[in-house]
Amino acid sequence: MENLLSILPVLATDLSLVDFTFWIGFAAMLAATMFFFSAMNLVADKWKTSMLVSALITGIAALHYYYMRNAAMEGDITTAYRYVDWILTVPLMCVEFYLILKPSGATKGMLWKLIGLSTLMLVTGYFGEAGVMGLDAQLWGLVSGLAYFAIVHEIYMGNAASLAKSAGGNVESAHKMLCKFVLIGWAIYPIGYMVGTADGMWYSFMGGLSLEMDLIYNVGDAINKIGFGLVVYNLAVSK
Ligand SMILES: *C/C=C(C)/C=C/C=C(C)/C=C/C1=C(C)CCCC1(C)C
Repeated sequence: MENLLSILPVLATDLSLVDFTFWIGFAAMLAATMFFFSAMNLVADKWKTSMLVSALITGIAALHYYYMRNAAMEGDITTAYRYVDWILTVPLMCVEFYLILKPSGATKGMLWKLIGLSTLMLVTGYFGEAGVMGLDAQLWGLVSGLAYFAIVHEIYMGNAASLAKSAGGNVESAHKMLCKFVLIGWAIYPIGYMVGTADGMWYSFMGGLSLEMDLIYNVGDAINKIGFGLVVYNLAVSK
């Protein structure tokens, strides 16, 4: 029985729940990457690039999860890996919006606007977590949050929304689904941030709940990165 348990790292006492989510996050991202890559052969030509981008998003995440898992198990900080991952994958998620709306007239301008806002959101978030310039995490978090709202505004009410409307059909419903991921799925991250950079104020705001930041980020990544890819896959195989 002892031996049996020791091959199940989850049950071994030195592997925390957070370590476990890094481990399973790595496996899930890797599996999703293989799935999205192989789906490239199943879909019509016009969707191949979108599927490739889906595979790149989970592939880049898999690589970073591999390193983050090791770092977490050594008791090291994962912040830098985390943000390098996001600074590559979040702009690729903007590319997904652009690619599905391109046939109905999406411009590079729209793409760069989304990429610019997400870069601002992530750089300021990193500054907050790294304690840059002695400014409060709350202040950096606020700037980051404003950039996040500007992204939500653009996809729900801006140019992207009207293009999706004019495309209609499956493209419009895929766009709406991606929007929901951004509005609800991405909202997981500021919660993780508040928990991670918590002082007394945020702890009481969270009702004294002390969840770990990495755990929340890992759940967010699995939902959003794999979810985005599945929405695109669904669109690509639909008639
Ligand atoms: C695959 C990774 C994704 C989709 C990461 C998304 C990250 C965010 C939406 C982060 C947002 C943040 C705020 C809105 C405020 C606090 C700082 C951040 C960077 C955690």
